[in-house]
Amino acid sequence: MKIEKQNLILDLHRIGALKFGEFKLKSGASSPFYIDLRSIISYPEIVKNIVSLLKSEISNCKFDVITGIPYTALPLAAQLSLELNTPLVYQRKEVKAYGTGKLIEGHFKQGQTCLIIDDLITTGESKFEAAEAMEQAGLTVHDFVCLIDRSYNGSEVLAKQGYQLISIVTVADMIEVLTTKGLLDAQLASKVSDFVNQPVEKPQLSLSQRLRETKAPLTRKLMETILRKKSNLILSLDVEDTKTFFEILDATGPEIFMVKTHVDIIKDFRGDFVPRLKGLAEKYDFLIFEDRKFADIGSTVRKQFRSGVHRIAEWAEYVTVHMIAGEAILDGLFGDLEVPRSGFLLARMSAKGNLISETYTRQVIEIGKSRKACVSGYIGHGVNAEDIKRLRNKIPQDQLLLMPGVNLDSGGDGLGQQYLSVESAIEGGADAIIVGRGIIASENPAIEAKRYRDSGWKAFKSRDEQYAK
Ligand code: 5BU
Repeated sequence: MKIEKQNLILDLHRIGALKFGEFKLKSGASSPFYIDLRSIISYPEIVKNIVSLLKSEISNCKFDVITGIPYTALPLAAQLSLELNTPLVYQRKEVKAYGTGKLIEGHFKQGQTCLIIDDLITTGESKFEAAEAMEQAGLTVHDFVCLIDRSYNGSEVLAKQGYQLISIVTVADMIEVLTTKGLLDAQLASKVSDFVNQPVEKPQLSLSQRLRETKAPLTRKLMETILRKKSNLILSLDVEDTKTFFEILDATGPEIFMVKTHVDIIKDFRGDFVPRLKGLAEKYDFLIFEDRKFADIGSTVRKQFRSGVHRIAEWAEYVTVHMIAGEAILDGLFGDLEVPRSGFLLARMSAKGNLISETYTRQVIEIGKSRKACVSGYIGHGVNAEDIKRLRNKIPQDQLLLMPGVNLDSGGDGLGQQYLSVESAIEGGADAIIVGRGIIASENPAIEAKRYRDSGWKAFKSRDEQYAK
């Protein structure tokens, strides 16, 4: 190891940026070490060493501008920019409500390449958020440089999405230098090494194992119905008249564990719609899910949910909710209700060009995690199984991931819908597939529903068997 790297490790240890012992992480897990590089800016000699290390490590990278992820890496990127005479840009933490409202500050040309500097890599998630912001502004990202790699497989995770990770020092380097100098004892060193060599992904559990850990009654009900019915197929019954609606539902009822409605599409909705729907739900043992996508302030959604022509709260146990208006929407919808109801939050959408960002997705899941009593899970999508896995890893095991935009035969609908295969959806970690036109636009919905149910269940069973091991 280069002497400059050894010095960096010793310096970081000296100023208390690397600590060993027992620390509680944001996730609740406990860690035998803690790294906090925020104070390095107060040590110009250390910064100089870092900048010279960064300079030599990136000698093979090609880029037109540099950025650092705020806050810690931004001053480092600024120093490097001066050193290399390369322009600096940076991402605002919040978009200004006045002025230009720009997300990226600095001048650059569309299509230019941006090198991203960060202090640490743990899971890689914040790197994706940074890359996405740069890419949305028209920059291209190939390379990330991190001062310390404390991840299990960060470079692999980034490589799967086409990014290269260069790290200056790893946890193994730190252990080597500090134990050699007598600054870390062997027992603690092996604890630290075991800790980083554990996959960040929580051990995946089968659905029956997850059911045991799930407390929220309506989430349990979903899991129990899937297991009892041996189906993870949700039929999206987007038809416009009641006759067709009930004909298809009667024919496909045996194959599905839940029906998803857009009740406002139905032209001839009358008082007998709800009793008929509930009757079939009971006959075939499926649940009812209204895809209303509530998105307004709490007081308005409360009325939309409980009142109006459709009185959704009376018959739909599950509904979809956008979080754009903030967490209070959940109180508006589910507070003071006489009957238990639960929501699925929109974490990602399948529509091409939709405006949901990685940051938004993370924030939605953070809210949903803290409201498990009324949030059974999320609606998500992804470009492939790997991408869905990244999403699934953010979702707790006692909540579900439902996936629309699934089709066995088509890639899209010409109106922006982007379809995934059943296998990719399930392999990535979707717990249920939502299928509409793949079934309802076919000549024989009953046969198609069986085909989707069988392929969904086969993929689900083989994933569950793997997880249960
Ligand atoms: P399709 O006919 O299988 O394309 O229908 C998909 C259904 O799922 C349809 O009711 C959409 O409103 C719904 N949907 C979706 O397709 N993509 C999304 O991201 C979300 C919902 Br959220």
